[in-house]
Amino acid sequence: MTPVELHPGIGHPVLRLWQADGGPSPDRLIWPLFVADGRRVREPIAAMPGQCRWGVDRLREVLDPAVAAGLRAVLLFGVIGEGRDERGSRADDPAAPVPRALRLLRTAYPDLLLIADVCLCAYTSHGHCGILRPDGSLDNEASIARLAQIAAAYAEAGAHVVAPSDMMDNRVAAIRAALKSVRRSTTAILSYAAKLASCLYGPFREAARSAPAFGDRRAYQLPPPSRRLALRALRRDVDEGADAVLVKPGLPCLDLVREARDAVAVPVLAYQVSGEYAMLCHAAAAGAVDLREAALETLAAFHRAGASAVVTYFAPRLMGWLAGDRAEPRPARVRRRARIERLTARRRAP
Ligand code: PB1
Repeated sequence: MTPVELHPGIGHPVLRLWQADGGPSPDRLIWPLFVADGRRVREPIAAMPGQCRWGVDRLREVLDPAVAAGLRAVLLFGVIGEGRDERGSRADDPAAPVPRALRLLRTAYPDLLLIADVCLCAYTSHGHCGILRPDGSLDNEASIARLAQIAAAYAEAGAHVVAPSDMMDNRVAAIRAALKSVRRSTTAILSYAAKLASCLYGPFREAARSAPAFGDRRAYQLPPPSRRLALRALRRDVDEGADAVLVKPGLPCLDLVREARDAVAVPVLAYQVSGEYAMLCHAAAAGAVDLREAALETLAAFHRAGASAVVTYFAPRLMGWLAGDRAEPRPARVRRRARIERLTARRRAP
């Protein structure tokens, strides 16, 4: 049993807030950001309307208004142009996007919670989340040693939280030990503990250029029907020293959010993944739903299930919507339906 340390989980005001119950609030939103190689990069992501890959030198352009509106936390994902190899060497290259972004944002926004995703898939030539043996199978021990190195490098670059999304066995204990070895034991670990294999990660893989070159991730992401396996993973990661845990995908796993909430004594976060985000965006564009209402409704569902905070690509827009701003102009079809519903309700009123 790993010695239990509480300080990492309360080392930042946002982390302390996560320890308490709460509903939809700007304080409990985490915005995933794609940070890319290159200068003056702003690349819209076709599969994720409204989201972009950002160069480090343009992060202030996108974060100044969001932080001014109340954004409290970001989750950084690196996107590299070249330099992929078998070990994901560029992940912790000091000149790589995430270490550079951490150094910049730690100074630019002293109160913003900086969460760095820790994984290899965006940096390996094979696109898997770990290191492979020559026969193509996963080498778990080599993988967790490499992931621990990356997590320690991100902590040294300024991450308040490291978030291993790889799903290797016992990487949390390895990361906890690595953080101690570089005297960063107050860096928190947000483990993607209950992460199911899902068809809903496709837009992310396009954004991060992180699709596996062969096969899939079912050998290390949890099988969707595995409720009890997810609970075993949650309990194991907390025992190994996770300060908070993530459940993903989000809406398809509300049951797991609730079970996780009842099973472990650390904050449970929900991740509204890229496919969920894209579905709502495209449904709204087709006039099937009102985007603001759908985003607010799903956010409320995550909190009702027991999430202390929510990772969502809607974060910057939810800042305004939670403050009462109306969404972008609604498609005519949605406006027409709302008008009919109002007229019908009026006629039926006693
Ligand atoms: O928004 C998303 O779809 C999240 C995808 C997620 C990021 N943590 C992973 C899913 C995947 O590509 O298998 C990336 C894994 N490191």
